[in-house]
Amino acid sequence: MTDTPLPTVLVVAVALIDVDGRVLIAKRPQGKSLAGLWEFPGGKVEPGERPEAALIRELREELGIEVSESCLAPFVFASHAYDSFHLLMPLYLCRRWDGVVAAREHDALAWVKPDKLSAYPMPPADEPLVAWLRDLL
Ligand code: 523
Repeated sequence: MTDTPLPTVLVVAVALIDVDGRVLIAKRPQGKSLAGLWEFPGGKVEPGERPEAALIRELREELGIEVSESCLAPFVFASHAYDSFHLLMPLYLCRRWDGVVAAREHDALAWVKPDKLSAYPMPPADEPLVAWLRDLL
């Protein structure tokens, strides 16, 4: 018997970094997959959409902020095999945006120093990003 390969789903995420060097994480809402876990904000890239455009759209929808593409620095790729799909997720760094972040689709937001991020339970795809961020920032 051969295993059917999992479909790959491209998701983009961002580490928003404030002037104090804290990183924004967002609590996934009840009723969605991975509810209650703290993620780097982002979402699925639509067919035909560029990843950066998808991230700008998601940040507008989820957090109510405007980010310009020139402020998005690609960082690392996260990858994780969830039960029904393989997630491929570039993480971008962003230090400048317009507007004030608000939890429009999440249950809560938190600005956290990189060395304290490991106290927050995260989706498995996000967990390895914490060590990378801690070393970088
Ligand atoms: N992740 C993830 N980490 C992370 C994000 C933004 C997303 O592991 N930082 C996962 C969670 C979902 C999938 O990527 O399985 C798509 O995320 P999202 O937020 O676009 O999807 P949902 O929750 O709107 O859609 P469903 O999971 O399909 O309900």
